[in-house]
Amino acid sequence: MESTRKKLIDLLSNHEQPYISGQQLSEELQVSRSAIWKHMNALKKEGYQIEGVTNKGYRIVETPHDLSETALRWNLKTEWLGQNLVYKEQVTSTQIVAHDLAREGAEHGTVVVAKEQTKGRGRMRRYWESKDGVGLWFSSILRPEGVEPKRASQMTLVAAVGIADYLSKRGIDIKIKWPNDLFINGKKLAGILTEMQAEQDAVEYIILGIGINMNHEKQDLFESEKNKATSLYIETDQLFNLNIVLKDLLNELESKFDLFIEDGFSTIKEKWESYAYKLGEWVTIKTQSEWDAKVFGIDEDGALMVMDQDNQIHHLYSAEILW
Ligand code: BTX
Repeated sequence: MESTRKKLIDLLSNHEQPYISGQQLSEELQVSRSAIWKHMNALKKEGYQIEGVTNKGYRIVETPHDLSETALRWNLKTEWLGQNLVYKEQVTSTQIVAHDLAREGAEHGTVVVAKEQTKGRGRMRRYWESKDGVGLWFSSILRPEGVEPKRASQMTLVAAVGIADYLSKRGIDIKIKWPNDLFINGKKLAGILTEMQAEQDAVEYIILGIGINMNHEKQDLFESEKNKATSLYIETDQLFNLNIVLKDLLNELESKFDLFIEDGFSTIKEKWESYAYKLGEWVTIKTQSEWDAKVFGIDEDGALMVMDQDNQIHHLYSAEILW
């Protein structure tokens, strides 16, 4: 990003000094008044609202709702997650870009975010619909020290709790459907895809992909998903500023990852269960046969625990569940 523009945003949004004069801007940035104008117009085009008051100067009143690289970088308060931010307008999949970067040695905490994915992917080669400009589609490169490969799948659950905490703090009734879907009112809002590169018994890196439907109207959803998927806009009737949500979410995820690395899985497990979809309810499990069981919780490995009709507890690492 152009550093003059970043400095301009910083100066315009300085809360100790709400307005800043054109003269002062040009002195601080050491560029002409007309250069300042050009930068300001470029910011307006990106969706910044800049207020100018005679005798006082200028200030930013609103940052853009649509994803924008400058708005994403400005005031990102994390320590390590997303400080190395790779922003793309359009990609096949942020997972693919992140894998390439990780192979080239990209640092722990690198985040790849795209406005649109043309081949967004879900688990088991399923697709993930990632329309331009209405959702958050991003992948984080994680190089957690001391996490063995078998604990890597817990990262999916950690991320799910991070997203759920973020949304529930904002009054949204969110549920986590094991292992990796976030649901509102019985419909899918978000999904998480965790992919790992490991050598023998050490994790080399994890690519943790998150897709959240944000500002979709009903017609923005795929025909096949219309009755099964939802967005925050559909559920709350509010349009969200994607830059603000992503930055806040990165904060929340960072603190959950730190908690997991420092304290292990138990605190996260408890939180996960507090959001569990259909906890205590009967579902049908499809293994070689179909059988009914009650959802009981998750174990220390992140496996789903269910209780069958004979009160036997089963730990499911992978299974098709008819919820
Ligand atoms: P999943 O396999 O649990 O879900 C995929 C299934 O969800 C699809 O088969 C389809 O039925 C349904 N689906 C597809 N798109 C959507 C959508 N936008 N909203 C709701 N339901 C949908 C979940 O996989 C993991 C998704 C991870 C997506 C992120 S986005 C950033 C990163 N890049 C990338 O390519 N994938 C991840």
